[in-house]
Amino acid sequence: DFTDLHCVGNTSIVVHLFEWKWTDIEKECEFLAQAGYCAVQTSVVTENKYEVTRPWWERYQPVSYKISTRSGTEDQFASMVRTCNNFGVRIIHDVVLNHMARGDVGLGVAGSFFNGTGLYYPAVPYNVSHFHTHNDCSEPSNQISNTSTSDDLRHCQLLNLPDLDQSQDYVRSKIVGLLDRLVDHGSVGFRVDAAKHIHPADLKYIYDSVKDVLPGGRPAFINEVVNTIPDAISSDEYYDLGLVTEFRYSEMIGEALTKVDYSKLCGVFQTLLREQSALLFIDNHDTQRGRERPGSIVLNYKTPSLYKRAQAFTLASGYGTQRVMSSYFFQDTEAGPPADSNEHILDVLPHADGTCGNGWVCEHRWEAIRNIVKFSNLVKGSPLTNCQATANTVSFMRGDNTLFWMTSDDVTSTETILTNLTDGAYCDLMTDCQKKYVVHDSGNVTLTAAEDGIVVLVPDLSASIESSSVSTT
Ligand code: LAG
Ligand code: CA
Repeated sequence: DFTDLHCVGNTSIVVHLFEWKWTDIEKECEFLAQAGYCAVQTSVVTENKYEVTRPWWERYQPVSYKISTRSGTEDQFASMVRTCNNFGVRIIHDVVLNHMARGDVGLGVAGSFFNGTGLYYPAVPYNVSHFHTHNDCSEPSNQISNTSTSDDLRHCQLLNLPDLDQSQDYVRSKIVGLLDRLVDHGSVGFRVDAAKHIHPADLKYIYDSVKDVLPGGRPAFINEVVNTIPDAISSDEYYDLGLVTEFRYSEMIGEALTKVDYSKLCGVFQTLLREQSALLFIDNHDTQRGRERPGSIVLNYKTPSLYKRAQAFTLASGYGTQRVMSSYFFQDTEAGPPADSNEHILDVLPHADGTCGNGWVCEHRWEAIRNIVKFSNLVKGSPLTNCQATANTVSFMRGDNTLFWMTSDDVTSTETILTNLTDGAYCDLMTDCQKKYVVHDSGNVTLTAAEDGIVVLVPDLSASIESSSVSTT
């Protein structure tokens, strides 16, 4: 089982702290523990090619397996993982196992020499014999295309990047060595970049070979398999390999909320990857920059009112495993993280009001999102039932005595719905239970949208002893 994130307590949600420094993640873990996040997904940990303009994507071009990047040194890395584990927050890493850096002779950000044209990476070391050649790929261009066969999707080059041959024992041992080293530091899992472009059988061999993680048990793997454009590969080929990214969900939720077509929302889960495998997210570092299917609608922090609703619906539903994106502000889709004139990444500087300074967005700190994280943990394991929707409202229950309700209205609007809630006193978790509601006449309740259009009813503990337990059946 490669799906277990080894979450502590009732937590389950992953937050992607994209391009954060290790020192900032280390500082953030106390907050993350209090807020109830399970784990952090970090940016790529291995040394990458240096690009003069310092785009974020330079980190997807590995030069060596040294743990040394713009995010920090190996010592800072080790300290981060240790501290976060001590707070009960798990660390998983983005790892690039499909390819190495492209380009002529150059240096990586930790000073390692490489020759991308000659397929020579002496710091690993890899040489030309460890890569797929044009003989392994039937595309005339040696590049992956929309119509590639499944073998070509795995043997040809992705974006001109030198493609490693993971069927070789030597390549496997280098990759396992890297993952074992990260596990030794205390990491519990990995987001495997471009997993779709690596044979599942090769990944199986690699994953099976990685050592057990410190909390005990197997590491978690998030397999990145883009599934929005049908092609020769199906996501279920990765079901035995851990969690699998569900990119279609991002588009469906983006579309339903943007077009105010809430009537689709109750049926959405039946169309997704199976629950024990699905990794759900509103956006990721690619899609928030419009780098996925052309014409798709993916939400990001730039439309906060829609974004909060999308996040709320997703986290409240509890379907599969959920990951929250935490970004930096950008205009230019190539631009790397906020940095000073020496190209050092700026500190995150969290503020008390749920925002952050120095160009960081910190979606995971927004009050609405934090409240929904609390709700998610409170009802973890409780089934989603009684989903009802109109064109612009949706509601469902989690377990017997909690209710999620959402409206597209930004102005105060009310709706009376019939629920399966026991009559009695409830309060809205989105307002820290300041706002009270009464369920009466066998399950009727009149809901009034708060600022973000979201109401989360839980039993009002201050009102009655009988309703004081939240059922988790
Ligand atoms: C991924 N998942 O499978 C990452 O989520 C995605 O961000 C990565 O692309 C991709 N796979 C390869 O790891 C990113 C950028 C690309 C960039 C690439 C390598 O989206 O734009 O390619 O990282 O740095 C860049 C240029 C390409 C060029 C390539 C090689 O944009 O035009 O062919 O570098 O020089
Ligand atoms: Ca490949």
